[in-house]
Amino acid sequence: MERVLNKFLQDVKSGLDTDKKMTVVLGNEAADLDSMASAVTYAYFLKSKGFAENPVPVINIPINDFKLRTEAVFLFKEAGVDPANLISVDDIDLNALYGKGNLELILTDHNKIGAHQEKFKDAIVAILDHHADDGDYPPGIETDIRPVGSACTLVAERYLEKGNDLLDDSVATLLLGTILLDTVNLDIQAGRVKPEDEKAALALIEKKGIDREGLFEKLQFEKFNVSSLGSYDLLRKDYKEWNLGGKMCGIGSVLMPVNDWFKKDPDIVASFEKYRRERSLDVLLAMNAFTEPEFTRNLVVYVPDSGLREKLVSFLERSDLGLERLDTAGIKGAEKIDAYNQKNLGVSRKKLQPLLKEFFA
Ligand SMILES: [Mn+2]
Repeated sequence: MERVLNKFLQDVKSGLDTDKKMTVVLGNEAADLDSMASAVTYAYFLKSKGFAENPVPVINIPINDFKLRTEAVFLFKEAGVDPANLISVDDIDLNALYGKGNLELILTDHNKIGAHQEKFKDAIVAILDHHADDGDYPPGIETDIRPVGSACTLVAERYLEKGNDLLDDSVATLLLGTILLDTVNLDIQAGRVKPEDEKAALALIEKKGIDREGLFEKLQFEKFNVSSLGSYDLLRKDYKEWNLGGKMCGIGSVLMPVNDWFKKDPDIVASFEKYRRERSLDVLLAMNAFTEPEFTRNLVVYVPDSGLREKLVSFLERSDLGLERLDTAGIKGAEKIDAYNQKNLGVSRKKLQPLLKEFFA
């Protein structure tokens, strides 16, 4: 079935031209589902209602990273949008647009422009956001910054007020799915939902007859479903790095048991090495966590320098992490990698980082 939203994106993508004035609708640099869905649906609203001539929704990450947001992959597919039609920062030359005086920016899901895009700050013409107001944007621009649960609620309000005719299954699915995920299915206990979110979500459900529970459950499942990702993508999906006393140290958070991971990918060391090189790291760790049958943590330590590895491993083994060595037999290059069950469940990445800092000091 041809969806109008899909067609809109296709037309925008094929019409990108830095010699034309473009209104870039930009989500934040974390590019979570809310950022992507609000940018896409708001740009479509602006175009259809004639509020902007050339609105361009831009996903604020390289398109290669889109697949890491598994809940977004699911929801855009559910909404009938082909990911190939999405426009990312790779597809549009913001520098050229800005240089030619052809860039207008509308921010969604953030109100302080990202550090890498700071130079475009004076091109901001409007903001639609639900984060705390930083006030760090040109004076006098049009803003709607309210502490609701989801930026998509602010977009949905506009459709419900002025664009009911545009609310087809694609648009409604993107908006509703995002609001539900951001507010934990409108759950008061979770502390994220505001009356505006509930009002917008219930109106969408009533109009489109969408199965709320089904949609929420699928989204929640897909958010943590990493089965489509290879080792390299698993490492970078939720990743942080630090310079600790001159050594670069990175930790990926991976939501699956190490034993399953090793079984799935006996060539896992190659992926650790590829990512380590790409990030110029001395140390690359994976902290694995999973909840079935019970909450468990595993730790993988990858350090190609054998002298450094020996020292780090013995430091970690003597620490209060409660490490029990796991079998790495069958893994290619097993001598370069150490894997553990971490019995101290209280040590998250946030707490491991200062421990590593102490080691490198
Ligand atoms: Mn948001």
